[in-house]
Amino acid sequence: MKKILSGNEAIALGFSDSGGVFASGYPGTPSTETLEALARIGDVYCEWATNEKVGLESAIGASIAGGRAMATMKHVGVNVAADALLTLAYTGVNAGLILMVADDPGMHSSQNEQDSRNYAKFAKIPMLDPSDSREAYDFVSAGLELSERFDTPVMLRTTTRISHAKGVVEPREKLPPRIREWVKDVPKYVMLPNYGQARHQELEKRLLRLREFAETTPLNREEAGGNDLGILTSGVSYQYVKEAYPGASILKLGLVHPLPEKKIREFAGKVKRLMIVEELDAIFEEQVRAMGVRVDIGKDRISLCGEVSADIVRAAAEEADAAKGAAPAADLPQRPPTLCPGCSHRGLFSILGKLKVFVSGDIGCYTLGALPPMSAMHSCICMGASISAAHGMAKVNEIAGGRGKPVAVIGDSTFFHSGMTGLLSMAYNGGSALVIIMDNRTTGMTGGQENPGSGRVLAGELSRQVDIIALVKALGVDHVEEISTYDLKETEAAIRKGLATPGPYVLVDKNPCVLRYRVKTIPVAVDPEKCSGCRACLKAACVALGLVSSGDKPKVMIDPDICNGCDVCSQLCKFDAMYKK
Ligand SMILES: Cc1ncc(C[n+]2csc(CCOP(=O)(O)OP(=O)(O)O)c2C)c(N)n1
Repeated sequence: MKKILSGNEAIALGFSDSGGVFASGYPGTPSTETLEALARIGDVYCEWATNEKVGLESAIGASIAGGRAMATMKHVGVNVAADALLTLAYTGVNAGLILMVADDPGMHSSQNEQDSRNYAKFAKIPMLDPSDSREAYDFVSAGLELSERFDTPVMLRTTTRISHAKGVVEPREKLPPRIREWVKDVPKYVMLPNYGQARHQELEKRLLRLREFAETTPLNREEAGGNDLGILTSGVSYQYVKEAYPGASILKLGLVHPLPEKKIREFAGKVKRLMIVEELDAIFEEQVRAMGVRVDIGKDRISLCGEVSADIVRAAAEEADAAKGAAPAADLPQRPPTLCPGCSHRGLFSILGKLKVFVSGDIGCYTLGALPPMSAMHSCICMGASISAAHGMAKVNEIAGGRGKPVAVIGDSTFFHSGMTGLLSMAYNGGSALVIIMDNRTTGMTGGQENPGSGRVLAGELSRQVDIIALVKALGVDHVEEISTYDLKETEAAIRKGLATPGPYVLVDKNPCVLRYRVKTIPVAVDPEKCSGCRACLKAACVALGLVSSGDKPKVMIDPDICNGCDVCSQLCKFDAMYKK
């Protein structure tokens, strides 16, 4: 029976229907729903790993043991997993293994917009790039077969529009879980230099065989049209091309690495102008030019940044200027993200802003503390970087002298992902920073997934809940204290003490995420008689707060339907104008 599924749901169903046995991954927009959907389907073992490297390594183990396996992550997750990936390309697999990676052109919810196709080229492994949910479903089984046939991991790449848009999928007959024999094969799986050298030779030979395969596979197809314009494309860009030029000749690649050189030459030979439409990097274009094939329209007309659209394709072909940048849709108001009403991160940033300390931030909801009016985070690079960067800052400050202690702010999921090793390194190397762990018992930013601190696994069953305070102590930190950032006075005192004490100092806030755990308390109200209109409370940056005109100075009002009663704004009020009904 036909189903309407998002690309991520289609991949989950595709894995379940293709004899999938084990899946692991780490949340990250736009990939997250894949494992969540697989958990809902319920017939394949799947789990959240603590980070992408752990997820991929566990999938490698599952494949070696003979179970068809999948690892899921967002594009930046591949950086974390890359150490495993690049050598996995040498060892190859036993049962089929797919690395599903979701790119985010346009950075809807990411810190960069790197193009994962580079990784397929870098690791010298095949990559599939579906154009809709139907292909997302079909490419899972195609990928697993390719993986087993060529003894290679296969990357399945989506982008935000493919992962999140819904389309029709026609499920095939479901295969039972496929478990192959578990064999010991030292030269294949132990990458000591001499075995690795032989496997590298094998990898190069495999890539040549894959190049031959690329020429004939139906994953790459030509759609004949007029011979004036021929367009080489893949993934979501294919949809924009079809919309802009339904009658053009198209070479649509499903297998985007390695490229079918003969097919591309033949195609280019048939059309007057060859256009390449690809989002982000000039991966196809550089390779096609290196083949000595003329490219008439490519990255000279289509930006290396952001998403493509039908308008951009049209403008590029017509050589109009509009193609140069992926302009945001006109007339839409900007809606910057903001902390939820009642979020425990709000109180913390009110105090950090007041104390004017340098805050080395990390990736999570708390990154929003960098935005005005709080503006209380001063660096944020990648997941886990807050503590290690603060350590480097502290060492320089020690040498420079006369500077304060830096503060690192990190969430629970990010601490487990890659913050713990930074803290261990800081404690080991005699570092001196104040580290604040915002343990809201969930992976909030990506929609509230479980993690080792939440006490439940992906499928919802109870699990062992890690004790962060005991963990911090075990990493070598003597000073660790629990605080509640809803209490501004207590938080300020604890931060001041942590800043004044030499050595690593850790504060842990354990207030749960109000959205995930549906926390709602009595809303705060404003006494208009007492409100002076000074706006000190607006520093809390809460969407429940607004202004009402009153005489010559507007006064503050609180929307009781939105207010969560956290009381942070009332603690910022110097006129005692806020109260709970
Ligand atoms: C390497 C990498 N993997 C995944 C993500 C996606 N991501 C952004 S924030 C976040 C989790 C944040 O959770 P936590 O640290 O607990 O903070 P919270 O959002 O709950 O405050 C994740 C997984 C990412 N940005 N980078």
